[in-house]
Amino acid sequence: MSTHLQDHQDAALRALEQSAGADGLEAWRIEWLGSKGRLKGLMGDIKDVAKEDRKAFGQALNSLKGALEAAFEQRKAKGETAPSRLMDITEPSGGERAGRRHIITRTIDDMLDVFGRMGFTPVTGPELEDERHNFTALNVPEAHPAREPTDNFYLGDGRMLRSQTSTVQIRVLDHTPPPVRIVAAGRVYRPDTHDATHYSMFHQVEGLYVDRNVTIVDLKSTLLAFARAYFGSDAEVRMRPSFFPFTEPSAEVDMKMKIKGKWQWIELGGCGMVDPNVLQEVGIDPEEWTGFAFGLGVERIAMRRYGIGDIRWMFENDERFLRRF
Ligand code: FA5
Repeated sequence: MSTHLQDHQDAALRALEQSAGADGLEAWRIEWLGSKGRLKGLMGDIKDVAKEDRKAFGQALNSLKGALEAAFEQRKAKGETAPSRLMDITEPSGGERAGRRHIITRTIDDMLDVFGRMGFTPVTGPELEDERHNFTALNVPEAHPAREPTDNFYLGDGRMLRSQTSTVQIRVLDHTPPPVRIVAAGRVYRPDTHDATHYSMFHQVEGLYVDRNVTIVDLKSTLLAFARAYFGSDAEVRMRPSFFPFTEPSAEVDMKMKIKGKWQWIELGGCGMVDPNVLQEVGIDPEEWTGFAFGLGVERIAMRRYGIGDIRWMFENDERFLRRF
């Protein structure tokens, strides 16, 4: 293309880039591609071109036309309301909005803070696990229904996404001689159908205390102290008999709290005394040491504390929801 036509193309594309809104785009089209537009004018110039150069000039004009039409279509496809690159610097700004922690992060931080004040050291464990840490060392038999492929995310190579933070009990006890007092927060994964209270990825806070003479009274008073520190001094805790392969006895933890002015019992997690088989598996003598463990659902706790009606809202990243907190 001659430099002369190239200059026209550059000018046209610059003008297109700066055109604002649907009106600006249409004005550009009329100016450059319209029946009386600049491209038509350039086509008229062909009569002034030497005979032997006319063919090349015609081809160059065609390629200019093609380039301008393609740029126009592309810009139109982006939406006529696409903001112009030109901005009005005299417009008042919307003000700066500071970022903040997600409500789940905040809940975990607050929970770790309360347990930290009770002497629990925060630790972490991997989300990608093996069956020993997720099941076997936790005394879950080979044929236990909790191991079903329909209830877990197996990778097919012996690894899996952990289904509970109880894996961290084994990670710690494998390498740390008692006394041990840890708390572990993190994501867990289960192929549960999403509804108002279930999600396939959620968070748990796991607690573990192994020492001499630890009893179920220590477990209950720890959970009660947590409930009162986190939900308020009139919160109450109740333990309902249940079953987990890694604790004996086992219980579901309910907390009594005021919701919309009414007292209600809400299930928050599981707990129990560490099963002697688990201690033996990690080389700790169950005759000398005893312990308790608990696992609490973070989303359920956040929902209760902040009056969130649906767990899914916490994962949708809708700014209107996030800004509520
Ligand atoms: C457990 O995961 C045990 N590991 C807890 C435990 C730890 C027991 C230590 C004994 C000793 P469970 O499957 O009940 O237990 O889950 C614990 C909590 O996680 C539930 O009470 C609930 O608050 C939360 N939870 C379970 N499934 C979901 C889900 N799909 N979505 C959101 N929260 C869930």
